[in-house]
Amino acid sequence: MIKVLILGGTTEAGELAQALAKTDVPALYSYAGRVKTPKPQPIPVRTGGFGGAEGLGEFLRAEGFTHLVDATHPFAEQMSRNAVLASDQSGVPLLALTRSPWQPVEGDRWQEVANVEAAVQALAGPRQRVMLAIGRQHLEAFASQPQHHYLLRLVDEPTGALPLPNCTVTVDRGPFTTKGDLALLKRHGIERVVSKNAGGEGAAAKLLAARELGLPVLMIKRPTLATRPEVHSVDQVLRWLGHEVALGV
Ligand code: 3Y8
Ligand code: NAP
Repeated sequence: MIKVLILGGTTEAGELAQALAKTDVPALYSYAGRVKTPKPQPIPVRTGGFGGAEGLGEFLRAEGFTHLVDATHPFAEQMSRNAVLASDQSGVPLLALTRSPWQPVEGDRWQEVANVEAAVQALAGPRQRVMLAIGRQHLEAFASQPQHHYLLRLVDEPTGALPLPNCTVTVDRGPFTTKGDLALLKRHGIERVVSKNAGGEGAAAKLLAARELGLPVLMIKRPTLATRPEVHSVDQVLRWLGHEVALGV
């Protein structure tokens, strides 16, 4: 009997959990524990790190998982690297469920940068009103460009002091809407948006809103992840599972 571990935290991971909840395939949804109240899932959930690749490999073996689906975010670099290592070590097959990167279209004013550090450097220059829509984990890097007024969008109320002297916080979790992000950008007089190239629908609203307002976007390219089999749809994951089930693996 197969048993699936989903490394979650994205819209697609939630869609896979919904699909598996309709089958008799035992599955467990894993959150890192990054936010206070993660979204409930229709299958059992576990929260917290595994203790590196070794910990994950051990967890897969000890709990008798037969399949590992990495449905984490394209920027969850370390988790995806650990999933490849743990799969190799444990022999449990791995499949990544991910989404294609966004591509700029007519009317987009993107400046693509390699990573967060390059985005910080690109912000050198006179004071602007900048929306940082990249979450909480990399905010301190922007302290070296304190001249700007930053609009920060965070999932949870910040606990400690923020590393930016001149900022406004909006606490909200996606998926976001174009209407909502248009209103947000206008309300705060935003002149520039900083975004990760997450792909998918959940975070695209700010790009559509920026396009409509003709605002420049600093687009942070995805990290190059370890090589692994990748699919872009829940159906392809179900086929991967069904196929192996059909073979009675
Ligand atoms: C904890 C679990 C679902 C999943 C929803 C997606 C869409 C909405 C858009 C912006 C961009 C950002 C951020 C974002 C989005 C979805 C998805 C996505 C971006 C939750 C969630 C967890 C996290 C972790 C959180 C990070 C942060 C990143 C905010 C749940 C809500 C900026 C990424 O405070 C922190 O420490 C937050 C950390 C990692 C990036 C960062 O570096 O700060 N996501 N986000 C997961 C865990 O514990 O394992 O409650 O659902 C999930 C979602 N966030 O099922 O509907 O699929 O991408 N998440 C980015 O894309 O740039 C916000 O503001 O415009
Ligand atoms: P990361 O930097 O790649 O991972 C750091 C460590 O966090 C991992 O080594 C692992 O700890 C733990 N971890 C990460 N994801 C986990 C999961 N789903 N289940 C159990 N442990 C997990 O990860 P991240 O970028 O902080 O992302 C954390 C979570 O937020 C993931 O679920 C991801 O899908 C979600 N998310 C991230 C982003 C983003 O921009 N990075 C955006 C949206 C959603 P151990 O080494 O101890 O096992």
